[in-house]
Amino acid sequence: MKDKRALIVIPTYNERDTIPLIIGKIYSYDLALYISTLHILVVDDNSPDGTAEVVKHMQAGDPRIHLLERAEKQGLGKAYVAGFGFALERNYDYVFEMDADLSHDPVYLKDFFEKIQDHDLVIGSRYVKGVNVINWPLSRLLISYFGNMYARIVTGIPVRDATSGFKCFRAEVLRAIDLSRVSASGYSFQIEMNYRVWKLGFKLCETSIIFYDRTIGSSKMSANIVKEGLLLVWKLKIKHFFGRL
Ligand SMILES: Nc1nc2c(ncn2[C@@H]2O[C@H](COP(=O)(O)OP(=O)(O)OP(=O)(O)O)[C@@H](O)[C@H]2O)c(=O)[nH]1
Ligand SMILES: [Mg+2]
Repeated sequence: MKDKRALIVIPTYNERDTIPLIIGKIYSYDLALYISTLHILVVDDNSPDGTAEVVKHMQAGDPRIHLLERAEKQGLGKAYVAGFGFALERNYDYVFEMDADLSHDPVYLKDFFEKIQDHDLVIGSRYVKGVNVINWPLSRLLISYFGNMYARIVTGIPVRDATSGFKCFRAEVLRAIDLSRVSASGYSFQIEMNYRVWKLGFKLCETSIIFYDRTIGSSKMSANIVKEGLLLVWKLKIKHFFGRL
């Protein structure tokens, strides 16, 4: 497994203060037991705060960092689909999703690598051992917790944290999905990807993580993102029923 190459895709919108911190944290772990190469791809949607400039600065002399610049803010889902395309073109073996805001602790990367050995998708889950969320307002936690319960009941997907954005795919899984059909853009992008992976018969599992609310920068969560999720699970179910997923 040592000859494997991994890419961590980090979408960013106004994360100039957090992006150097998360990259530094990722570098602080020795993962040579699992992979020969660990690269980072930042997918920035033309952040007005100059996130891309900060990344370009970090890129100087560091070939592990890649940057995909997009013209405008198009949501998390579109940014990830572009990042996955980058990963597949360059033949990485493992493709991670991770937020820039330090909510996802790279200390767990080794757990993902352990579990991806015999699974196709590993999801970092806040809800496998009770509720592992630090510093979220109760209202935010309730939306996430019950949103997940709703998604699980409607779709039947066997995952406790279907909206988590900390995950690791085997590249074969991303190749098997028609990424041009992935429609969701907010949190529900995560549900949609999990649903498609599960329906294709791949093996999913969860690994327990502690999730920390961001302390720097601002959240992009909105009422529209919640609404998109409420409708999406039904859309997915209906599309699947008619064989048009
Ligand atoms: N490229 C790109 N990145 C985005 C977009 N929206 C959010 N992101 C990034 O996606 C990651 C998750 O977004 P957050 O702002 O933390 O939103 P969230 O995690 O949904 O909300 P919180 O849980 O409140 O932090 C962060 O790294 C964001 O910068 C977008 O439209 N385009
Ligand atoms: Mg966040």
